[in-house]
Amino acid sequence: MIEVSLPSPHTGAIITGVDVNAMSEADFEVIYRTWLERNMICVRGQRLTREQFLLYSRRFGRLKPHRVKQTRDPNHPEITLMGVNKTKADGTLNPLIVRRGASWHTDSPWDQEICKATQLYGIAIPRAGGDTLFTNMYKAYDALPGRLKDRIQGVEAEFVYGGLKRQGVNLLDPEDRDLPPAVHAIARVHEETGRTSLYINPTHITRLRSMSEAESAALLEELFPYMLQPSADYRHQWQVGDIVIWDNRCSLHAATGDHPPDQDRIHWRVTIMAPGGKAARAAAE
Ligand SMILES: O=C(O)CCC(=O)C(=O)O
Ligand SMILES: [Fe+2]
Repeated sequence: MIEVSLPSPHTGAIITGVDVNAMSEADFEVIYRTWLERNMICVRGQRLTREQFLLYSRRFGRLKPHRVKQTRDPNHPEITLMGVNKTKADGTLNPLIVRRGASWHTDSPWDQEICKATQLYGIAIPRAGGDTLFTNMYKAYDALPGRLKDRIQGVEAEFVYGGLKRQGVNLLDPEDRDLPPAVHAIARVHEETGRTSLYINPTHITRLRSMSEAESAALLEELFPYMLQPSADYRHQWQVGDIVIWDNRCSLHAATGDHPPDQDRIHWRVTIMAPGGKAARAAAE
């Protein structure tokens, strides 16, 4: 029987007693509802082929191949292979692979079409370290003083891959390195829950619009501490067979990046978009 346990007060849920390859609609309802309520869930103990992982992932929305082409699975472009090919041609470890995702961020805010969710399936998990941290951006918004809530109403931000530091930009093919920024409102009403969250992250944001560079930097400095206190709302310790999905519209995540780099840490990863998003409508026209 499906069971849900809550490892922290606001964020994250662990789901057991279900096989995602053969579950009832009612069980999927529990999974989907828990995910919307808790921002992140882990379904434990699964055994999936790549096709089964894709099939299950499509229940949440439309899959979009990641902008980083180098790490796509050649036979399934919607799957990104995380932690694979970590050794460079000269025999040294590639930190862009080993420490990918190791700073607080949402996924793909540099895409004008907001990314609904990311799902990871644990294939190889190191014996020590390598956790993933999550923080809840509804909670961050709720914690803002009224003065800051008023100040950010209607404010939009620009996001680029890698942010001002161009972090990890070498993972991109050259033609994808200098695309224009995406623009998103930073006080964001969630399409499905109707709740407002703070949609900013220190990794990808370059500036707030409609104000000077100095005003933008000062306001961001004021906002960042609300997102990251008291550090993480939930810390996920991986097991092989975990399927973890998080809601990118209302949470931040970070890999801890602290596992011994000679130990494998491998996940299959998909980017999930809202089913009827802009790109789907354009393609249908
Ligand atoms: O490997 C992790 O723990 C997180 C990686 C990440 O940020 C992502 O897949 O978007
Ligand atoms: Fe990420």
